Amino acid sequence: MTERKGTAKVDFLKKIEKEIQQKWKDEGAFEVNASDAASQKSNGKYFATFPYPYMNGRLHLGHTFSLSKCEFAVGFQKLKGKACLFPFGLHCTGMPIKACADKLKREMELYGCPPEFPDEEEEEEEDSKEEEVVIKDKAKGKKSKAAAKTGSSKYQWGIMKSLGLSDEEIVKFSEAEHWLDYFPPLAIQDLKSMGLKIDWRRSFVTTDVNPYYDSFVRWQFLTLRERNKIKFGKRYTIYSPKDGQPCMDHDRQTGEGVGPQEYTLIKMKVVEPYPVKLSGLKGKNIFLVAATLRPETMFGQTNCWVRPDMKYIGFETLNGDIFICTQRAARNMSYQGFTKINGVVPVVKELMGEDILGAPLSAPLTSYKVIYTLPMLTIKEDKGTGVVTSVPSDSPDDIAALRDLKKKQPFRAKYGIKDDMVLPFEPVPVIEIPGYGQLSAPMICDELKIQSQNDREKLVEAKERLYLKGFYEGIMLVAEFKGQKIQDVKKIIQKKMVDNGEAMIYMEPEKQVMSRSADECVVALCDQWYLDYGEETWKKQTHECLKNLEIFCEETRRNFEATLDWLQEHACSRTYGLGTRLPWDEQWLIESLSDSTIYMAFYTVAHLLQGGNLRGQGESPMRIRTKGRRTPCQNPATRAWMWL
Ligand code: A2H
Repeated sequence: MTERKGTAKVDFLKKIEKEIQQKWKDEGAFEVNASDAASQKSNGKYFATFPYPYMNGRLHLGHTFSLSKCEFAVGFQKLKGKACLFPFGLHCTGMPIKACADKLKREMELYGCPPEFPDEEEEEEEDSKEEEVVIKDKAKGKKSKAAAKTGSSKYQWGIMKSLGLSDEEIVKFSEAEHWLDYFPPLAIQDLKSMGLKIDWRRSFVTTDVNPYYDSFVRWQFLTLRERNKIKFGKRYTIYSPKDGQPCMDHDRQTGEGVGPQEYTLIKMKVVEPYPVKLSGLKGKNIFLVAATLRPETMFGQTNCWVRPDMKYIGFETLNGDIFICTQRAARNMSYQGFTKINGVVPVVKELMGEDILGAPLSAPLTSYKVIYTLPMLTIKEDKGTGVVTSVPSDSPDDIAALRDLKKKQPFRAKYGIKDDMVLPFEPVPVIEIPGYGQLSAPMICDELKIQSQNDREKLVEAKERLYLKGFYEGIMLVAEFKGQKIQDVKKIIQKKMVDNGEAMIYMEPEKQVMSRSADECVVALCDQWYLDYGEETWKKQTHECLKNLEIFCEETRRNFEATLDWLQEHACSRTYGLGTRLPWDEQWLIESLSDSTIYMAFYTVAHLLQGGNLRGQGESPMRIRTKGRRTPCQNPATRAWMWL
């Protein structure tokens, strides 16, 4: 070992640091009051806030970096003689704390205390039990015991252990409230030792453990409701089946900013003779359901694509019809009112794509009376339904795959596809795109010399070139829509098919979203309270406010504007987690982004209410008490103060 260098200098500096920090504390150097003479005489005021950090762990270097901006600004402004206020709250609302506490509780129930965890094999089996749609029972794995893991453990117990906690201490964390006792003081201790210029009297924890903050948020929501900003209804939301509630950005492991993507689900009816694999379903209406973004092209369908080596299921829908698609898509549909019981997929058949190749179908709008189910090898498992309707006139992928089948007899033979299922089917002109004529997809594939469905890069380029031009300049060639622009008829054609029972609206996440509880999210049609951020007058007011805001760089302003344009309805009610209950419907909790929008105002009075007690349990210096939850103030004139 090398000799340790002398630490006298550092020790000396640290000693000074501690002494000065003590002096600041004794003198209340960073405690500012609006009424103080010093504040009155000051050279102006300055207020800094840092987004209150989440209390499911210790603070880390990332916090330090972000905090430094507030800290330096406050120090600088103080030197300029301003009365500076830098308060600091601690956020506990939402799912993560409760989810970790519940996970710990469950581990202790299953594996004892301290727990003895099973090996990997059994872990997988354990996971599968949590799936709400189980197609088949997995074979039972052999059980064996292994020691509790630590460090990168997937068990909550192991994670707590890696924080250096003893077994006795860990047990306490199975109650969510303990997290609120444990982490906030540590955060404060760390920030104090950094010497931040904070008025600690104004700190608080959120959720209903703090009656003052709870009351403040109830007042906020009652006011929003009074002003008609909160509505109730069924809305498409990214949703975690495991958590049993919407999964917003805050609650996600991956998929930040991902929203629902709408598809038109085209019902392609299987006609007799049924493939052998479906013969047991005789008498039922069976549909292959294809997800498309282009309902206006359905006049040109020539066939349907499935992937021979991919798994599909048949499941029973609300009216008894059978839909065939991937399990993943069926799971989404089951949360959108497609099935009898919400979230349950009644599987009646499991099959491979190759089992239904050659099946004859009747599809809406197309001029071909019967079209056939054919193989496409590039279908993705994680998009749409795994069933793709084929419109070779307008889709480069479709014409490339159709040409493959037409050109290569052995390819047809390999999958048992008869010539008359393929050869008679020619692309049908549906849309004219200036520069690309009436059969734009075949034309662009010729132009780019696309040889097969496997020419991935060229096909991407072909799609990009056609897509925007088609949308803005494409003109319909068929039926009553002749001469009209695509953008004008897309929705009308979709509605026409939906009204005729030939299509449905189907939603799924634009990209995969994983919740923090490690669940793949779906799009669900949920009853919920939502903040109507998309409402025009509210949006306009907010844009006006933004104009008057001093912002130091243009990019930030543009980001604000883009967000305002993008914000629509924001689900603000939850069933699981920590937080304040909706005052008029107490089965719901207010979610964590919604209770953290105006809390900076709370700092201005927090110390007068809480007297420096983080949880608002002490005596209020102004003897102000909160009202009980169930006694809403009826007088709107005093409503503004009802939370006091
Ligand atoms: B489109 P996005 Cl005319 N794997 O419908 C591969 N492709 C799939 C798929 C899957 N699992 N599920 C759907 N698709 C196709 C019509 C159409 C489409 C035309 C022109 C372009 C076009 C007829 N086929 O898509 O990645 C479906 O084909 C261009 C991309 O979610 C669906 O719309 O944007 C589209 O891809 C959805 O792809």
